[in-house]
Amino acid sequence: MFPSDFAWGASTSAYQIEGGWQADGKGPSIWDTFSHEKGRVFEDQNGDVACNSYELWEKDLECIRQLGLTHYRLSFSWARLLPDGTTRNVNHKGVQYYNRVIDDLLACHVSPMVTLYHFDLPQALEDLGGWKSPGIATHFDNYAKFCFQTFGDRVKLWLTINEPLICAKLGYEDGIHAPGVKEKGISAYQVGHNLLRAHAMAWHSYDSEYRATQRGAVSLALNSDWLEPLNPGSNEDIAATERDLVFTLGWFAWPVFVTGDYPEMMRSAIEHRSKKLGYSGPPRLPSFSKDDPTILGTADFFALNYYTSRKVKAGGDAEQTLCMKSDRDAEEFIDPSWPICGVSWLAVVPYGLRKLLKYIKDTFNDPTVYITENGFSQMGPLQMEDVQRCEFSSSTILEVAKAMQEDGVKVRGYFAWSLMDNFEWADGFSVRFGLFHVDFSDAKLSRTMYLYGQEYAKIISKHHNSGQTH
Ligand code: GBH
Repeated sequence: MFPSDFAWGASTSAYQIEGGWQADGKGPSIWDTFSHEKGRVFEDQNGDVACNSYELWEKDLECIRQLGLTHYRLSFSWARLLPDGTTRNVNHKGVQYYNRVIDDLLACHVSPMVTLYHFDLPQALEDLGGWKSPGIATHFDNYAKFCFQTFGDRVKLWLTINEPLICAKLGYEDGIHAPGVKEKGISAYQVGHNLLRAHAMAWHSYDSEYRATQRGAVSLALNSDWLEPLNPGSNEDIAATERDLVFTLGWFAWPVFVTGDYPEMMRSAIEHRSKKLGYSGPPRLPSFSKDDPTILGTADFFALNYYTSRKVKAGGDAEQTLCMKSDRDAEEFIDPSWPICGVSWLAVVPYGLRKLLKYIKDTFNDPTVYITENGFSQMGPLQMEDVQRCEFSSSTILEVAKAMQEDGVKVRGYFAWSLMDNFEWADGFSVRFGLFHVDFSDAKLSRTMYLYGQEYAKIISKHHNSGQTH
């Protein structure tokens, strides 16, 4: 069903697992600041220790080996490598840590996929204006070049930014992620713009300075739900669904894969709302200028994070204030027949992944695709024999196979979120996405495989020919 060189992975991110928030010269990040504020995170929990992967990396490696993964996706903590965010000051202990992780993975024939930025901006750069300031793109580019230079001899799969949509929307529109800003209808567009500029600069740096010698591939991870009209017979609902897709996946995928600029539908919808609400400031959706890096073509593959699906109908334009929801004029619903897995937003819709993959193939020029995250959670009482998550993951993986075989989508890998239970952002440790359970009440933070992990390991060993090199 899957080719023997298919990438079977699991994903994590630095702030969610590492702990060691002040260890060996690491600088603070916006998530350190945010989680230390009262009322931001479930029960005021934080990632100060998390899974303590900074000290317990060998334990993680054991988990990776037990699963039989061919790939492991991790992120670098920018402030662990560059405490003030700039290359003026390199933390060699941080370099040593990631060198060790990478070398250990390779020694076990596991290929690392590295995300440079997964929500944790160095606080020192936030203090200079963070993602709202255009200069951030140059800082990111310098950091990226530092990483290519230092680790690119061994890391061949790079993701610049994880989920620009979530960075922008949850960080600057809803304010439920760091830095906790709620400047509705304004800042998220500006931040999204700088995230894209930063990504593109880093891709161009790789392309011109490192590709020839290092021969790796660089992309950015885009998350998207599958969306379909609430009433498939309603033209209004069909149009709302199209708008919603354009405002979420299209916002970033269109510039990178199709035109080099934002979807026209998005720009006109925003302008229309600005007029209607009498907004007279500078255009809320910025334009790329001739001084900006070319955005088109800055991805060597399509990296998709998929979790769930929604039904969509028109709605939101009754809002009398500026906000992204009123711009996109679409409302999302969970179909009551879809099972919820753990956290309330996670309606499980395996066929949604197949449809989304087909949509990506048709819309974004048939790219090669890595599914860089997909997962299922539990909440409340611990369940080690979690048969439901097993079923959900195997039926989702089956849909991936169908997308490849029947729709001809060039899927090259699947990464489960997550290797182990970890700090689930605003939900703290209350939501568990792991293939391994982590006992946060035990000082040793012991890792134990869930049934879900065992099932995933079986799927991998069934499809992966261990005689092949990865
Ligand atoms: C991923 O985002 C993240 O990359 C990863 O770090 C995280 O641990 C994982 O999801 C699991 O959540 O209903 O307002 O609370 C996936 C995109 C964005 C989907 C936030 C859920 C919930 C918004 N996620 N969204 S809300």
